[in-house]
Formats: sequence, C-alpha cells, structure tokens
Amino acid sequence: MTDVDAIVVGAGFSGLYTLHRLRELGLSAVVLERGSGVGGTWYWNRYPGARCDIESIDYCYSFSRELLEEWEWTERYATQPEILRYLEHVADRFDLRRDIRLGTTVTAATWEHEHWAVETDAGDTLTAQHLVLAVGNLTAVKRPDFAGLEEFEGDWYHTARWPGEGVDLRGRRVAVIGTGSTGIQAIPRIAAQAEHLVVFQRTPNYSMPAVNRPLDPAELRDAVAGYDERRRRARESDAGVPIAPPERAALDATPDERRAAYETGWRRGGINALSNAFTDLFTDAEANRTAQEFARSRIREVVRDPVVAEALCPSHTIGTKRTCVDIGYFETYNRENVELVDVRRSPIEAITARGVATADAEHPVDVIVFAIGFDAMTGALLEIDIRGRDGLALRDAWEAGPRTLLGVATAGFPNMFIVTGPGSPSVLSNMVVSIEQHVDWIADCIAHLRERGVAWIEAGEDAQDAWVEHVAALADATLYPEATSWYLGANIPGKPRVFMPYVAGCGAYRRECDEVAARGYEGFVLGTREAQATTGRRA
Ligand code: NA7
Repeated sequence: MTDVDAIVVGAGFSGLYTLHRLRELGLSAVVLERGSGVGGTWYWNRYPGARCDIESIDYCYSFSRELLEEWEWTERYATQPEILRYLEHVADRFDLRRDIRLGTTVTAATWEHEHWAVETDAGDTLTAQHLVLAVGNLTAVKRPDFAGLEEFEGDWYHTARWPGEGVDLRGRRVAVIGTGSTGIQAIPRIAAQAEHLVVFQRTPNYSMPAVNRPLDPAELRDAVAGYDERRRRARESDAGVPIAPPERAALDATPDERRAAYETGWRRGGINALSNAFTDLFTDAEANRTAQEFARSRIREVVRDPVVAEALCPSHTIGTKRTCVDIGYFETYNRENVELVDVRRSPIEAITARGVATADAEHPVDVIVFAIGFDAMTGALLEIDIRGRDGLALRDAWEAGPRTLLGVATAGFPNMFIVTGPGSPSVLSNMVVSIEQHVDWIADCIAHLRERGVAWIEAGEDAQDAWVEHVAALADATLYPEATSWYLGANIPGKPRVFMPYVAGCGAYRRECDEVAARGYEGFVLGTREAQATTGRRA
C-alpha cells in the first residue's frame, strides 16, 4: 500500500489541473510545491512588468465552463498579479488546497518495485504508485555567476525571485543585465521609476508590440460564448492559439505585399505579429530575412539615437529564439535616464563593490537586476535526484540531452509522467493548451492502467529512440536549430546542445499522442507485476 495513488510535483497551471483530473478519476493525490503559495511560474515571476505574452482569453483553462464564465480578464494580456489571482481562485474553487503541501521542495524520488518513494526537504518520505512532474519549463533560474558579485555593496535580484513586496527603485541607479522576454518587459517599468538605468545587452532581441488594451466585457462574453470553437481551433493550431495559419509564402509575394502583411501583423501585435504572416518564415532563410528587415526598420524608426538603434537591431533568424512582446520597450531608449551598454563590444568583466565593470568602464549602480533567464526545460527535473529502475539516475540517462517518448515519459522510469516535457511542443506553444492536453493524456493513461489492473507503464527504448529522432528531424527541417537559444540549452555552460521542443505544432502533436493511446499505448511497456511486461500494441 502506498500513501497516495499519485504524487504531483508543482502547483502551477500543470499541477493544479493534474490534481483536479486525478481526483475526478477517484485517485488520491498530493501536490508538493516549493513556493509558499500556488501559481508556479506566476508565483515566482513578480518583477515589474511581468505579463503573459499569450492573450488572456486563450491563456486560461478550458476544462470548466463555469470557471470560464465567472472569471473576467481585464486586459488583452494579463499581468502576473491577475494570473496569480486566477490560479488562487482555481485552487479555492475546486477545493484543491487540502491536498497541496506548500513550502515543500522535492529533493529525491526513487522507484522501489512498483511504487515511487519521494523525499522532501522536510525530511519526509511519501510513497505513491504514480509520479507526475509538473515542475514547469522555466523554473530553475540561471544563477548569476559574475566574478565579484559577493563584493557588491548594493542590492541585487533575479527577476524570477523578485520580492513579493516589490522593490522601491525611486531615486536609485539600476543596472539590468539581460534583454530576453523578461528584460524587455521589465526595462520600461524600471526606467519609469529609477533615477538612472543602465541596460547591459549581450544579444539584441526581436520584440513585437503587445498592442495591449483593456478587454471590453462584451468582447469577453462573446469569446466565452464561442469558446468551444475558439479552443478547438487553438488545439489544432501550431502554437495553441486560435489564429488562422498563413496561406502564402513570403517569397511568392512582392515586396509591397510583404510589407503590407507585416504592417497588418504589427498593428495587430502579439508574439505572432510577423511570424504568422507567411508559410516559409521558419524554413527559408531568405524569407525570414524579409521579416527581420521589417522588424529592424521599426526599431530604427522608433529609437532616435542611430547608434543606439543599431545596437538594438538583432541579426539572428527571427522566431528561432523566443520572440519577445513589449509595451514601449524600444521607446524607453529615448529617455534621458536610460543608457544602453553593448556587452558584445564591451564585455562585463566583473561586478565591483560599486557597480558593473565592463572592459571600457565601471558603471556605478545601487541595484542590479539579473534578467538572465533559466536552465530551461530540463533544469527543474534534474534538480531532483530521480532514480528509476535499478537505481538509474535521470541525470545519467539524460547526460547527452533529454530523451523522452512523446515528451511525457522516459525509459527506465516507470509510472513517471512529465507534463510538457522535452520532446513536446511546450514552450513553443500556448502553455495552458499544451498543459491541458498533456494532463488529459496522462489521466486517461492512468485510468487505462487501472481499468486493466496494469501496475506500471514505461516508455519503451525503441519507441523512445524513434521519438527522439523524429523530434530532431522535425527541428532540422526548420531554421530553429540555427539560433543559440535556450531551446537547445545554449544559454547554460556545459548543457548538451539538443533542440528540445517538438516543432510540428500542437495539432500534429496531439494527433500523434492520441494515436499512441488509441493503439493501446503503442511503444510503451506495460506490466502487471515487476517481472511481467507486455508491449503496448495495436488494438
Ligand atoms: P532569456 O530569454 O534566456 O534571456 C536572458 C537574457 O539574459 C538574454 O538577453 C541573455 O543574453 C542575457 N544573459 C544571460 N547571461 C548573461 C551574461 N552572463 N551576460 C550578459 N547577458 C546575459 O530569459 P528570459 O527570462 O528573458 O525569458 C525566458 C522565457 O520566459 C521567455 O522566453 C518567455 O518564454 C518567458 P544572450 O541572449 O544569452 O546573449
């Protein structure tokens, strides 16, 4: 007998929905959460300007009609506090809190003959038949490893560990290091408060205007009324959002037609403003260059100082690193109190007692904000000492990069499920659409096992090899692997360079997952007892 049927690690969007679904199946489950509140990503990321880059109407659960009808999003793009309130509401509304242990870090998980033993930092061990890792893709923060940081006499913060009570930046000289999605959201807000802001940019990024606005309650009502169809389109789309796919190739259009399409996207705003304009932007470098040039022309139009504008112009393939979405980012560089330091020209050499020293100068500051990102997709999984069959460590199994079947399971780790793991669309999609799909698939799988008295399920080695190859081949047919992005671990020294997300889109991925389930979990190994195994096969 185990303590519970399932242990879920993480109480963000994934963990909350997992608990709800497992309870519906009649399973007992406990959620272990490191934070002192629910919310996951939206609990931790409290930096100024934190907001979702997917529209609020789409970045929410669809499993409950009542929830959809009662929650009123107030803006096109929801702020972190609003999303956190939503998740707290979900936890209350579905009575989830009684099975969530907050302030509890999972340190280890070991497969012990047909069940998992999970250890926490409180020194407890809990057992369960199933382990669901709902730990999030952007959870393990990249630690600032700048020489001299311990000498710094001011205050410093990582954006993903921003104090809940906020930080008063008025009258202070602030440095922001990092210009990814986070830096690009935070910089305008910090500039508006700080006496002086120095932005340390290593790689300029493409950023699309959010075109944020208050949501008209009538618009929200209409969206909710037609939600089934809206969500169906999102599920079948590539990115998990209900927008019509492009029909035409950029290289088949005239320069004027291209410009008109990009202008239309720019006015609409959002993460797909340019990338959804044409069919060939992710597969043809020349097509992609046309979108890049449009984005650069916009920066040059906005930023008054031509030297600063050039420094802000990215040169990489657009869309192959996560595209950013901003509210007044480039305009910020027209402010008198904002300075841009191009770290590529003048690398950061050290943090000193007084500030940030580059090869050219020392920049005295009172506060340093590190917006330097995450050990994405695998970091939070590998932080836990996970041991599968015969003591196999996940860290060893994934030494050369993550290996999964469908992004949901990995060979050698029976009854362990990963929500939106590497090898699934995850970070390339609207996470909530992907999370609901994964959690539903996992819950259906567990129901299937229980109905048939199957004690365990595990990814088969051959099917996993084939999936890893398939995911890599899909990526290799695109421009994605060209970029030095966190999608392939390039931001973490020593991390294997493996392109992790599944690039063929949510719709195609869902069909692949559904087919595997319909064929009796083809490619997985199912066992009634430790010694007996049957291979999932065609029904
Ligand atoms: P990202 O996208 O990984 O961005 C991190 C930024 O920090 C990026 O500009 C990095 O430059 C920069 N960085 C990282 N390390 C350093 C050092 N050592 N020196 C200078 N600059 C550095 O993280 P975010 O938090 O912005 O966004 C993560 C995701 O969250 C985002 O994509 C959304 O999906 C939500 P680099 O590009 O490596 O040259």
